[in-house]
Amino acid sequence: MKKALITGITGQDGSYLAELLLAKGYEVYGLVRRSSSFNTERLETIYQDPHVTDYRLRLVYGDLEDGSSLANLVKKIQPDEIYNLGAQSHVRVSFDVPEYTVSTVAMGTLRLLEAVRGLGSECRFYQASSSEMFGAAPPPQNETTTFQPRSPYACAKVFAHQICHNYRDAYGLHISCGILFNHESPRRGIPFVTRKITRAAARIKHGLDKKLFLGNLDAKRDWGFAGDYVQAMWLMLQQDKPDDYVVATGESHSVRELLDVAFETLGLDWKPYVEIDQRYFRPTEVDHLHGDATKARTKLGWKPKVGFRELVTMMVRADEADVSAALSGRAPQV
Ligand code: NAP
Ligand code: F7E
Repeated sequence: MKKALITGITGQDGSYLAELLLAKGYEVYGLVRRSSSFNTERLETIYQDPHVTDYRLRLVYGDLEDGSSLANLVKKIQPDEIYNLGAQSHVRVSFDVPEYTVSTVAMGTLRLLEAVRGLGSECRFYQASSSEMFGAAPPPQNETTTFQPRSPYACAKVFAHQICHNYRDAYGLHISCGILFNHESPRRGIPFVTRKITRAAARIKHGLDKKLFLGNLDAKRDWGFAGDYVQAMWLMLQQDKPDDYVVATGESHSVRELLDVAFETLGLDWKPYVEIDQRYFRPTEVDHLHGDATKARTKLGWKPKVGFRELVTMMVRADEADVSAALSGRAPQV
């Protein structure tokens, strides 16, 4: 049985990846950081009681801020594959907490690589790189596009990406970097624009909210479905040679178009409800991300299954089900 260690298992991608690996028969170790409230909500459907004999989802305490916890876990688990998904991943927030963001994203990756170095190329490593690294570079962006990062988060991801290359070359490690464009789902964190919009549309429809405050409606993103994107992560680690891959749909849409589809799904016009609030603008914005995933398609055989409209509709429907459940006193969907 293969063993995988996932940092960031409690996040959106971590939960989908854990489901995928469990379905493939892996034993999955998930790094969970200590929090004063439960942060394992996204894992509820796959959680296993550690007292049963054959449980394969093992949650372990650790933190990307704490190199000793990473070293101890890697030594104890001896994973075949590591997926480094843990991060302070909100771009706007990275301007408010730049040091912490750089510490988890950049230094956290370095700490984990140091822990892994002793295992050699037997242990395969996935790094969650990001299309934010392209920043101001004109679209379409692919693996050869020069990075022009526009936030502390993006600068930290560039460092993490490049230190992964250095460790790959210097120590012969099997490290692959997935440069993933925005990917979303009903499990997306509420402060990201897709979920903020789909949730607000559902709440407005049911009379729970009256207004939705947003920032730059002209920004364009290449939005895909997280469930499709974790497949690409796994495929990267099944290749003989480590490499970098852009993962994207190849279509981009503005925040305005996202509003159109989300509100239309519920038979609403968004214009009377949306107000612009300067607090949601970034000091430096990334205007247009549009990925070219030709390499992932040809070398990994990967392609997205869920398109933009289907994704937004799926998210609105899930948020509407949550609102309806809350209003009727039933437990919400995970
Ligand atoms: P997410 O939902 O924000 O999840 C982030 C995860 O990192 C959570 O499990 C979080 O734990 C954990 N984490 C935060 N600080 C940590 C620390 N100090 N030590 C250990 N774990 C820590 O992010 P996501 O959307 O799943 O994204 C996964 C990864 O892909 C991230 O590295 C992100 O930067 C990158 N990425 C995301 C996208 C995207 O569009 N989603 C695109 C490109 C790259 P808590 O639950 O306790 O907060
Ligand atoms: O913003 C604009 C905002 O926060 C998308 C992370 O997963 O993807 C994500 O980063 C766009 C930006 O995602 C609001 O200015 C307008 O142009 O949903 P977002 P992001 O910044 O693209 C990348 C690939 C990652 O790696 C990151 O980890 O939407 N926007 N009004 C707004 N954004 C937010 N959050 N809130 C607003 O009110």
